[in-house]
Amino acid sequence: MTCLMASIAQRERPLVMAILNLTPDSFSDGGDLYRGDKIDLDTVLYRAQHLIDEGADLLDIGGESTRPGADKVQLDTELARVLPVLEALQGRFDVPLSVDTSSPELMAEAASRGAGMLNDVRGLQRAGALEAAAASNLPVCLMHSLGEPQVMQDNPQYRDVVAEVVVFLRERINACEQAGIVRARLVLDPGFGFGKTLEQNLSLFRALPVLVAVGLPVMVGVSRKSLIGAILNKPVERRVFGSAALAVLAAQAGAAIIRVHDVAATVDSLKMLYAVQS
Ligand code: 8Y4
Repeated sequence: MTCLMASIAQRERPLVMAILNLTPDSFSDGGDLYRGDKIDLDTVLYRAQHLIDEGADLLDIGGESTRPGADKVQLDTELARVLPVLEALQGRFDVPLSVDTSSPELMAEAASRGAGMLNDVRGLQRAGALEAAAASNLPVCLMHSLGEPQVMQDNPQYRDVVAEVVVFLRERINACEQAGIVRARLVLDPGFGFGKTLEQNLSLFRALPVLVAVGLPVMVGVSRKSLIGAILNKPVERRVFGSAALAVLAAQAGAAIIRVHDVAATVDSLKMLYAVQS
């Protein structure tokens, strides 16, 4: 969708992407949209309206839990979680709807139902994903991950984490261009927490300007993640302030999109940053 890429280009502050987690995984940020074992669409609509009222610029809808150690989700389960929600939200709200998926089947279905962006934590590496994303004509976020969620936190090792993430993303940009996805449709994401130790996450965060210098918009997703928990020694529900602090730092480093759970806290923090900067 050119309009999303245009609002990224014209931004005076990063866009705030609100997470709408459709997995029943109740440990962190999922499960609360369910009534029993079914997603409750009225609850989803209410939550979406609330996130937008708080200032969300786009919503990220996902049906696969990519938490470390999470079980694999079958395609039919993922489709059944995401598509009814996309249909319910589409047309009711004027913010772009990003779909968090690595499945080419869901990419195609989502594109035909009005999705505004594809967000793939596997950087379009699954068979058929490049082709599906190309055919969708949608903006795509390419994220770095070291291995599958089931095993990614089992002793991740890099010679130089920043260099390796940049090389990976450049390689995926090339693969996209070969597949007919122009650079103007791409967003890059270093994938905080996806196969990275605390030290590796901090090195990557410090190096955000290096990633920004690649020349494509950069997305940052650190909201409530374990790097914050490790520094603050706090459980997920008490990581709001730490998340807001990192959102400000990411914005200062030139991030274009910040993916968050806590929209109000993020928007206020970013407004303060921009008041000081302008
Ligand atoms: C508490 C709550 C602790 C959630 C951890 C988590 C990213 C992403 C995810 C990201 C992009 C998550 C889908 C992991 N993270 N997409 N998705 N960038 N582009 N964990 O960093 O939020 S899911």
